[in-house]
This record gives sequence, C-alpha cells and structure tokens, in this order.
Amino acid sequence: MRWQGAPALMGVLNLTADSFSDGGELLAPNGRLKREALLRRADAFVAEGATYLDLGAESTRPGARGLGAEEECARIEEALKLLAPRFDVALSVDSSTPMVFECAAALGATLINDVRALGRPGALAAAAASGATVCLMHMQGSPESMQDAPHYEDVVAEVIAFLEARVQAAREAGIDDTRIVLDPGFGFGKTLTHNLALFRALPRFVGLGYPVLIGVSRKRMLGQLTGREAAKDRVVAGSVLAAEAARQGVAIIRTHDVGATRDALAVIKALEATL
Ligand code: HH2
Repeated sequence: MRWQGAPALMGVLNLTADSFSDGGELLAPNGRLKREALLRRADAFVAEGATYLDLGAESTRPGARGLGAEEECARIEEALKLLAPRFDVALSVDSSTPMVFECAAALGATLINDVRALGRPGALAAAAASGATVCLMHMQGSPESMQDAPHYEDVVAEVIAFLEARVQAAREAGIDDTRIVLDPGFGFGKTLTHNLALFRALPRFVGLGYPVLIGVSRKRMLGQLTGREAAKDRVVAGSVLAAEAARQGVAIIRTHDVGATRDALAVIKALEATL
C-alpha cells in the first residue's frame, strides 16, 4: 500500500539535557522541565502544521546516559499533563520502557515510538495493553555502541527482515496491523553508506504495507553530506530528504524543523499529482 497524500509531520520535543540537536532547550540542568519553553515549542510546531508531537525523556544519541523508569515516567507525565488538554494532535512518546507506555497512554498518548522495536522485557505486552499505535524502529546494537563499527552483508534486506520479525512479534502479542508503523532507523547503527542505501530503498519499506516513519532531521548523515558541523545548520539538507521521502510514499516525517519541512513538502506536493 502506498501512503495516500502528503506525509504527516511529527515535531520532536526532547525533554532531555543531552540530545544531539537540541539538548537542554526544554530541560533545565537541575532536571526540571522548562514548561513555558515546552508550550511555546509545541504551539509553534502545531501552528506550522505538525499533527504529531513526539515526547522523549531519554536521549538515544551514541553514548547517552540512561534514565531510570521512574524518572522517565515522571518527566513524560508532567509534559503530557501540560500538552494533552491544550493540543488536538496525536501525542507520541519516544520510549522503550514498558512503565512509560502505560503512564503515557493513560494521559492521552496514542503512539508509542520505540527505537528498540518493543524489544525490552515486557514491552510487547505493555504496548498491546496500552491500545496505542506502535512505531517499530530498526537499530543495530544499542545507543552506547551502535556507531562503533556498524556492519551488514545487505543492509536493506537485514533491516526489512528485522522489521518483519518485529511485526510478527507485535501481532502475536495482540497488536493488530492497523496499530503498526515501521521505521528503518536512520543513523541507528548505520554508516552514511548504509543510510543512503536505506533511503534509496524507501519504496521497498513502503511496500511492506505499513505506514513508514522516517527521522533524518539534523542527523550526522546530513553533516557528512554537507560539511555542516552544527546540527542546527542541517535544516535545509533535512528538508530536501523529507521532500524526497514524500515522493517515495513515506507516511510520517519526524523532524525538529516543522516549518521548513512543511515548506519543502508544499513545493513537492504542487509538483506531484499523487500527493
Ligand atoms: N531518531 C531519534 C530519536 N527517536 N525515533 C524514530 N522512530 N526514528 C528516528 O529516526 C529517531 C527516533 C534521534 O533524534 P533525537 O530525538 O533528536 O535525538 P536524541 O535521541 O539525542 O534525543
């Protein structure tokens, strides 16, 4: 099934001190949420066209510090209580922690975005019970070491096989097809060559029959392609990839730069009869 229409935009709200692109903007050094800044950012994203807001309390960048489940839950809960009553958009939680799935769903999150594809103990059952849609993402290794020496014989075939296996596991846990979204996981245990091969293969991922989400915004692969060191200087490059992803039938684009991405999609949409 090819996604019908232009992709939806998912604005990234990192409630972290150490995210690679925007760490500390929404969380003070003492661990307190910057509530006003969070509301301003969410407001701007929604005004610019985001129909999903993705809340993450734990960075997944290489070498990031892990949070305890209680701390992760508390941070997500505080943010959801602030956002859920104010915004009529889908709220997503970027987490791999079963306890977080439960508390987030109870507070209105309708998407569980798990970079570990529900691989942690108890994650499949907790996600199934939550009633939320799940985004199953591919990662080779774990955030601590995933960029050390990623290796594949055939990156596209291996990522597809992994996602198919996780779909099977999700279905066996009681998550039906209408609740599944897939993501090749750009930058998660991949070199630039791997990322480009996966991007070129997007039609194969779309062909698996589930909505496809991609997250390329501000990532290192864009720095490698453009020579831009600072993550914030990679907005144009990310928007170009978003526009190309739209042409390939991707359903959801996860981005730190909703306005720029929307502009790129508007131009492509005018050119593409199918969008
Ligand atoms: N990328 C990041 C985090 N979560 N989720 C999905 N489904 N796909 C992605 O590509 C993806 C993701 C990394 O970006 P960011 O959240 O900005 O960084 P950090 O993990 O350092 O907070």
